Amino acid sequence: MLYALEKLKPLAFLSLVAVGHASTDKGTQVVLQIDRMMCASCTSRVKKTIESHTGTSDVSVRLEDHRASFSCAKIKDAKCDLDKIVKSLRKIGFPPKVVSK
Ligand SMILES: [Cu+2]
Repeated sequence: MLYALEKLKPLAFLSLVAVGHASTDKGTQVVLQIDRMMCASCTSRVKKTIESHTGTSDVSVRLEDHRASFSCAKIKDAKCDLDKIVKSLRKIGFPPKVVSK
């Protein structure tokens, strides 16, 4: 029994870490740092690009601190793919750094 508990501990720790991201029913809260955004037209391009991806919601893009934040959730069989979002932002000239996810 003791042995079994010891075995479970690392697992319990791992699941705690996973929940440590601000996970809600809307998915994971992602924050991106995008230094190349210089004006309102940049932020709107970034916002539209993020919104075009499956599973994203509550997209908020701020020029002041050069950050974009949004929820990234699994919708039916399609999951919100952060790698794809990062790639498409790079493609339009706004390489992001993932601050948190
Ligand atoms: Cu601009």
